[in-house]
Amino acid sequence: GVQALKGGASAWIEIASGAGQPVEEETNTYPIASLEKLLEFVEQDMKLFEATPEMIDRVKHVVSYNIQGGKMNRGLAVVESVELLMGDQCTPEIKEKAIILGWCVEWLQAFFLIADDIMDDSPMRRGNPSWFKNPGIGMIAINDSFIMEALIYRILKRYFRDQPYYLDLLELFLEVSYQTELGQMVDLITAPEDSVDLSRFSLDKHTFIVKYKTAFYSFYLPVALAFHVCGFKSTETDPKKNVFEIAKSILVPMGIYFQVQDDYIDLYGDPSLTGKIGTDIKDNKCSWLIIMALSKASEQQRQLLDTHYGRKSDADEQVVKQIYKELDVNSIFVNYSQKTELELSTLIENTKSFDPKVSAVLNNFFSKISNR
Ligand code: DMA
Ligand code: MG
Ligand code: MG
Ligand code: MG
Repeated sequence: GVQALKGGASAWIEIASGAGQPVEEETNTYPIASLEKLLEFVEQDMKLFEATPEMIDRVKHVVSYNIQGGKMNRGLAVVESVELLMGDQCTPEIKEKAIILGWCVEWLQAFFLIADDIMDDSPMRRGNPSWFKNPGIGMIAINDSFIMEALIYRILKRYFRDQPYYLDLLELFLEVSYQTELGQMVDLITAPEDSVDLSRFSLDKHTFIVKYKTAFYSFYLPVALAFHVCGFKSTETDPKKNVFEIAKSILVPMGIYFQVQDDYIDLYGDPSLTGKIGTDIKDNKCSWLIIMALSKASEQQRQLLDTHYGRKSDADEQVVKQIYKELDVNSIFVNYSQKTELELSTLIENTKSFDPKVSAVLNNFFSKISNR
């Protein structure tokens, strides 16, 4: 079946299974091949591996629980980018390919989030209990996350094996996964549970962490996938002419900005909107907020931060929050945000002379995260 998407993410998931009719909608509408088609493939594919109904049901449950309820910015970016790049030239077959790759990005995101919530001990995700917090799930969630990852490569093999860019797709997914895991590693080893040492934190360290754990898979990956679907070649050796490198040079800073927003939202976001409860202070994380606080703290405030940051109690967290308030970390964020939005807009504007369509792709992605 084909499904219409009216801007919002949830519609992407609501599946008119078997209807098979493209639904006409007003502008900003995307016919989306249903997730059910991919789940149907997964089921058939699992049977080749002697899967029992119990195993198949389990996997379907893992997928639907963990892939739904997000904004789908990453997956949608693949589809929208292909549309912007190809315009009238976009065939239903190409669009179908973009949709499947969009789902693969969401699949990768689910893989990382299941593991991230275990490692961060986060209670909530997208308004529901984090997967591992569900009764009877617990540490089995680790293997569930591996399964999510493995399914990406099953889907790629099924739908892209005969494409000239198949190897590019594999290398891309593998490379951004590696980058994300490197970022997660530094995120986690910089935040040991049992020893708080704020002198370990620095803006450079923070930039490394967020660049690697977030920017490549969330921003570069969707656009690079769209480029491959559109037949762009990544072999150009001059980085000033290589569209992948040009896009990366803007999407990585965009991803860094996005993760600074995420650090801000961790503390100041409304859980009823973000669907998650922040854990960064209690988790001793090298968050952008603590970096800013440390840069302005008096000796006395620094001592209080040393004593209360990265401790498990609400009272400790409250002391840290109070110091952030005294230091007006909020305004530092607002200033940073305005400045960064301007810088990113300028960078994007400058790509117009290279290729206005590429510029439109970058603008489209930027509009999803601007002032969120
Ligand atoms: C998330 O960083 C990074 C990955 C790779 C999932 P995070 O722990 O700050 O994310 P969240 O705030 O969503 O838990
Ligand atoms: Mg987390
Ligand atoms: Mg994390
Ligand atoms: Mg976070």
